[in-house]
Amino acid sequence: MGAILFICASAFLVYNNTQHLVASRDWRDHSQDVLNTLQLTSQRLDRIDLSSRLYLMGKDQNDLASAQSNVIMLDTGLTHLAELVKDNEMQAVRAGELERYVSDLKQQINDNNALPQAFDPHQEILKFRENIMKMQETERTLLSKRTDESRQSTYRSLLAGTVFLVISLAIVMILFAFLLRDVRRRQKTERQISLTNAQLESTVAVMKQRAGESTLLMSAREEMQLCTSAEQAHEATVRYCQQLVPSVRTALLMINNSRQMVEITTTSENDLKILDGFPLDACCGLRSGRLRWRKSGHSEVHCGHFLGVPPENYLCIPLAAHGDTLGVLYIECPSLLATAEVKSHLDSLEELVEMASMSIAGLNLRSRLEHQSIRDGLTNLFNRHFMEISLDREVRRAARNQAELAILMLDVDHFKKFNDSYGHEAGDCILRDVAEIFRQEVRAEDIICRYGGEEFVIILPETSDAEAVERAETIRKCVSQMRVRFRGEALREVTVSIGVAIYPQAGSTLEEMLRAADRALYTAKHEGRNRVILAGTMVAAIG
Ligand code: GH3
Ligand code: MG
Ligand code: MG
Repeated sequence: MGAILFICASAFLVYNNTQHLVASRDWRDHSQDVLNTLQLTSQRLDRIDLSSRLYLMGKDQNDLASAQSNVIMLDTGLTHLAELVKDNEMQAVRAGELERYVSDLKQQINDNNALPQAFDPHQEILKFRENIMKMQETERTLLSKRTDESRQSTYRSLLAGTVFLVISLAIVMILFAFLLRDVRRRQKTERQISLTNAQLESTVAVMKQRAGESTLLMSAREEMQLCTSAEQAHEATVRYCQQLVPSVRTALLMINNSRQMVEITTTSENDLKILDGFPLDACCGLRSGRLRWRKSGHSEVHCGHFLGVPPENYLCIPLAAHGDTLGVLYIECPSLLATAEVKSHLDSLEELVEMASMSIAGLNLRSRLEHQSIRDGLTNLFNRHFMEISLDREVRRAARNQAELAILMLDVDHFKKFNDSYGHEAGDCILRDVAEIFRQEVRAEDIICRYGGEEFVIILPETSDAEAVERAETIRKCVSQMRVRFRGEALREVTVSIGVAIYPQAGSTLEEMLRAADRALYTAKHEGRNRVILAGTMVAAIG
């Protein structure tokens, strides 16, 4: 605004100066004009003087006419002069006098067609000359003064123009500097805005990723809660790990029951080059008990659980719950992009592993408790309590379906003698081997239980008496052919006696069935052992 005001004021000043300059030049020209007119007047006077003298000497009418015409032109010239000098009072008075002289002169020359004898042109013209010289002198003074003024005006104008130009240039430069500064500031602001926008976009992207991850983790938590076995939880862990970071290859490696080895439980790909069974200290992650990256250039030491050449970049996250290490989640990064993705999802991966650890530990504990409550610790067969529940259920089902149901009651013959001869531990070993033969010789749907001591019950649903006796015979034979070795020593032949009871012939309730089978077993013992007896009949002898 100040700059605009300055430019306006300067422009006004320059305009004023120019006006002055023009005016002073006009005045100078005006003086010049006056001087020229005076010069002309003087020349005309000379001509009048000359013509008059010639006429007076020779009376030539042409000379008179020349004098007369010059007087007329002189009159006209003086009128013009009076017009020119009317701005100057003194000069106007002198011009007026000249006009009066010319009027007298005109009268003397024009009134007669001859000049009076007394007419002295020199005298007449002298009056003019004096006045003209005064006027010329005055006008020359004026001309010199006006020339000075004009020169000064020119200088002033030039100076004002130069100053105006310099100041204007300075202002333009200052304005340009301001403009440049503004442009730079705007560019900086724009850069900052675009940077802020980029940061905002990346924050939004991170938040979106977090939201996606938390949804995924939520569904992982729900699914882990639905798992009924550790195997399901293993699969869910690998599946959700792959969903979190699809570009990686994953394996869940769990410490086995002996706690001596780590075994592969689930993998995302079949061609992972990982040893199925390796000692705990082969994995750096398990050894340190912490998440461990193997990255070329950063952490060079490789784990020892690979088949062949280990990959370049991988991650081992140990699974631990309630102070117990369960295994390790192995994540292989086949590319740098996959490594970057794993890094950006590391928190969620750790959360997933923590969740999986808790879930697997819970499921392991549940399975152990369940096992302990329904299994016999020595033989791993179902216990008597479970047998009673199962038999009751099977009897009801058989009644409902009008189907047959067989139970075998088995007792190891002269077992006490084994204990007495080889020791209690050898007796335990025999019981475990006998149980294994039972497992091998029955169907998956059959239920094998340790009834107590060296007595066992096998429930065979939907089995006829002939089939049951045949199955019992097979078992008996297999047991008698079994060779038990204990601490390098071959033990005596083991035999079993088996009582068979069939629903509904032998009884219609659990107690009746067991009683019938027990009676048949008692009969088998009584008859000489190592035999099968069907409740109510003797069906087999020593094999
Ligand atoms: P029988 O042919 O008449 O059945 O004779 P037996 O010796 O097998 O029968 P008895 O009932 O006299 O002896 C059973 C023995 O089984 C007694 C007990 O010490 C032994 N026993 C019971 N439970 C276990 C066990 O868990 N381990 C071992 N080693 N022995 C057991
Ligand atoms: Mg017994
Ligand atoms: Mg016995």
